[in-house]
Amino acid sequence: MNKSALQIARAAYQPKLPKVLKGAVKALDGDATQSVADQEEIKKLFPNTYGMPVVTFAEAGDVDLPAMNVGVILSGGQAPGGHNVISGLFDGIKAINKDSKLYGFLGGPSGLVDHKYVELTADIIDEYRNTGGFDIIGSGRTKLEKTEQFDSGIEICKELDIKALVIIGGDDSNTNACVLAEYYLQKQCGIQVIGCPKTIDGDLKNDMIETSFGFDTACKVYSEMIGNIMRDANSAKKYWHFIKLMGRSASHIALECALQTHPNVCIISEEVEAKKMTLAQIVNSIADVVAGRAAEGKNFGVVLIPEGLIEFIPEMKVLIAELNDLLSVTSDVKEALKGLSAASAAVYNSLPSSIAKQLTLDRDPHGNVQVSQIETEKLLIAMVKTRLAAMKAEGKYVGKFSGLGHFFGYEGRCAAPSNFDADYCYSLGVNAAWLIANGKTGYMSLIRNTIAPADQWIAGGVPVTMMMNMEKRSGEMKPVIRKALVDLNGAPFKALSDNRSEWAKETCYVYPGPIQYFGPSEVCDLPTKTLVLEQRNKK
Ligand code: FBP
Repeated sequence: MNKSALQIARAAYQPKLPKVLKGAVKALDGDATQSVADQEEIKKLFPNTYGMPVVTFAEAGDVDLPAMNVGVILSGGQAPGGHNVISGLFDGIKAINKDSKLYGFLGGPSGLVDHKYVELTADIIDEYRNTGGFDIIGSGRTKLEKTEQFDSGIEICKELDIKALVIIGGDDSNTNACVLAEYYLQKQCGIQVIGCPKTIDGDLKNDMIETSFGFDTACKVYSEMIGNIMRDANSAKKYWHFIKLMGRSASHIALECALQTHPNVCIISEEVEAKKMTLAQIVNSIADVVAGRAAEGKNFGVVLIPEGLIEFIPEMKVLIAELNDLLSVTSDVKEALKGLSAASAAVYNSLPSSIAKQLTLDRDPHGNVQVSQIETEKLLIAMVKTRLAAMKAEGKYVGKFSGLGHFFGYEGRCAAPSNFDADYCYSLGVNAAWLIANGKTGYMSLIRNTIAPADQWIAGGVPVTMMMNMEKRSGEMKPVIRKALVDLNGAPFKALSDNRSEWAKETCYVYPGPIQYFGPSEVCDLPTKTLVLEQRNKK
């Protein structure tokens, strides 16, 4: 493999671990738990894994444990740090017993079903330590939901003498990990299942999980790029940059990048929904900021747009929900469109044809509209331009508007993990090994107290059922881990709302620069502003 100078230096980085995970640990069980909502339904669906306690690890002294073979699966979109979860898991099971083996299932959950795997040896693992990407074994979005798939998993686990599976994924994949754990307990086949919280979107978090891995690095990469664009905007003084940021439904990435860079406008989808803002109102609010700056001779600026915005605009939300249901029973778009209500049909027909078409593209395997493929930034540029022309005609706008659209998403998903993600992910992996050794199943690997230095992090596990509620998916009510959207009463949103009128008017840009891997801790080990604001407020 050809390597850059940074890759070579970075390979030698030894991720920091919580003190407790530096040796053997034993599980201390807390009180019985219940799901965040819909307790009766979830209990009925998960009779074996419901109500289990939260687990905290404590030092165990010397222990003599048998070898254990483990299978690992990467599921869903890439997120920086996945390779470190795997290297932590590898080092963890080898520390437990040097004869343990790690198998990687190839191409995501389908590798388990189709029996495609590789044994991950020390040579392979060493090539991938502290690197971005999921290319060590590949990822995929196959949904594990059918008993035939689960049974096929049992076959290969028996063949390879696999004691446990570790599924590294987002809310949907971890939900499926729990369904699998429940099924394997019912079948008494002795295969444990552990999840790890992955997603750049930052929406897999709750009272227990402080952050999903990858969010830190992805936001830092996007913030660097936004800062560079801001400096260009402030130098050239002739463009308005509309930057759409990945993150699916949640606006955590847009919010974090706003806190890091201070844009002139940052739209938060959750606020749009709470205030029931129409598309026209969003456009008008941006146009007002453009006009306000133009009045002071500033015909430039930066607008951040969360990827999922379109789903939160009330009229669009109804339209998308109707399309989701209609397209779950037919793939014939023309046929599906006939089923729209009169109001949704009118909204659909009012959209530029390219955007309308993007709304009907294939859903992902979980039934979600693929928001990354909808060009909201272009839609907003076009509509703001039209609005400004009308304002000009009324004498309310004097200036020039030249909009440029960008979409940042894939640029950050495979970046080399920041120190935070490198340490957090490696810890999640080692921790998963100890959950397995302690006989746990249906748990997610849990590392807490993450704004403190790594040696003070708290390690343990949280039962997946504790994070579940019932939601409509592909037209049916299903148990799923509750997604965390931006909390409009939370400290990160408050930090934006307290400052945004100044950021709109003045030019307060901050230029974060590239992620630093070597150097002073106050530059290299900083967690996200979101994490600090949220956790500091909890204390
Ligand atoms: P996960 O939810 O699987 O972590 O994926 C995150 C994400 O990057 C979203 O931000 C984005 O909408 C989606 O994946 C894009 O999916 P794809 O990889 O299929 O293009």
